[in-house]
Amino acid sequence: MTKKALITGVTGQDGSYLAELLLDKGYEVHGIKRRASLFNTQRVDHIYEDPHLAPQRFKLHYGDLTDTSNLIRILSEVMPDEVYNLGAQSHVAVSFEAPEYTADVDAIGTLRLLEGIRFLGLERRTRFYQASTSELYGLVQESPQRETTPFYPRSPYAVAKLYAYWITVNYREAYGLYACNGILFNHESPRRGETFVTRKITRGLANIAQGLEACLYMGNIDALRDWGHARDYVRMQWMMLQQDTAEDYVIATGQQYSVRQFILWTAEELGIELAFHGEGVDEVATVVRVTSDRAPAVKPGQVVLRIDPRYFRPAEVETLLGDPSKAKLKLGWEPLITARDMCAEMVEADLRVARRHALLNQHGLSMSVSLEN
Ligand code: NDP
Ligand code: GDR
Repeated sequence: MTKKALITGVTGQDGSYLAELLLDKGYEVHGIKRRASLFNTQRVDHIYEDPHLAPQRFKLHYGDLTDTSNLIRILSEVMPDEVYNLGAQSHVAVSFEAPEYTADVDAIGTLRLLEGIRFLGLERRTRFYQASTSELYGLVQESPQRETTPFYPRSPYAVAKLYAYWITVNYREAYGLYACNGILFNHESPRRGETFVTRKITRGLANIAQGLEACLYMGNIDALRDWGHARDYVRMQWMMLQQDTAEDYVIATGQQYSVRQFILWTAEELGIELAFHGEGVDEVATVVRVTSDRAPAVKPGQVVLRIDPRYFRPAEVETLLGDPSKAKLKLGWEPLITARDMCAEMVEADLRVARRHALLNQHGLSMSVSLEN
């Protein structure tokens, strides 16, 4: 029998990699996408199948985690073997601007799905994955962070995800649902949203290298993160649902770097040697020398990065470092891609796009490059 999976957040970074993985494994994959005024399926367009040409193994349904009746209808139509709840307002800084919406989607949205599964009597059939997060550790109480480390959330996003974490545990204990939390540390890729810090850096510096932008404005560049590759992490999301018993797992690399280090790696990939000067909000990064033809628009002495307090958060998570021992020991999971290699892959992808824009500009066919990030 073909297994059926339902993915919320299928149009996002993880959703797109997970859909590819499940299709490779022979699943029928159903995804929930939101109605938007512009196309929002770029990350999954390459796996879309035209229903007019062949039976589809990848199907999209309009829906929203704030809409209970819609979720119940989709669950009852699909009758999934596995539900992956990846949908979320996933931006920590934005959650301070839109806390109530974030709670509705990230916390109550999770409850709506779990309750839908129970309401339809699917507790014995449907396995449930919840996209939990290292942001739960927030103001860290122990380092590295493992499954037993106490939580201390530091943003409306993290507090909403705390509810989602516990309601998932609760449905497992109360109703015997096979439900797991993957406590995932930051993971990135060329498909990462443009306003998360790694992508903002690779895209921003690639644009500067090609003369499309002048300067990158950043927040707290001394924040420390444990960065992995999304492709490695979605493999673990699937593995968690294939075990005899449902458990929660930390997924991380066990290596930690600063945002500043990620900036230097990106510059290195572009053949730009950078030096930081000044302190606090007055700190800047200037170009020392350019060592490749990948950055034709950049000149020695040019200031390419400044600090803008607009990007500071009302409460910051300064440091995160995960201990993935349980995942390694019990499931044999190991991340395959290092943060440094991932950075190179992201720069390559962003540079390709930037070069295309620069070429079009040279021929008077300019396209807008959004600078708002
Ligand atoms: P993205 O922001 O790339 O994707 C989020 C997805 O959720 C998008 O498909 C988005 O749709 C969808 N979505 C947003 N709001 C709603 C809503 N109201 N109803 C239905 N769908 C909605 O996130 P990632 O792929 O990076 O992350 C996946 C999940 O994992 C998220 O829950 C995130 O919080 C969590 N997580 C992520 C980590 C990371 O480092 N990437 C680490 C730990 C946890 P649209 O495309 O229309 O915006
Ligand atoms: P995070 O990721 O908040 O950890 O949440 P993000 O990439 O947004 O920030 C990481 C760190 O970088 C600092 N920072 C900046 N961040 C952004 N976005 N923009 C900037 O200009 C900037 N300058 C410095 C931040 O302050 C922070 O310390 C991500 C999301 O994917 C969540 O959904 C997920 O749960 C967690 O990772 C694990």
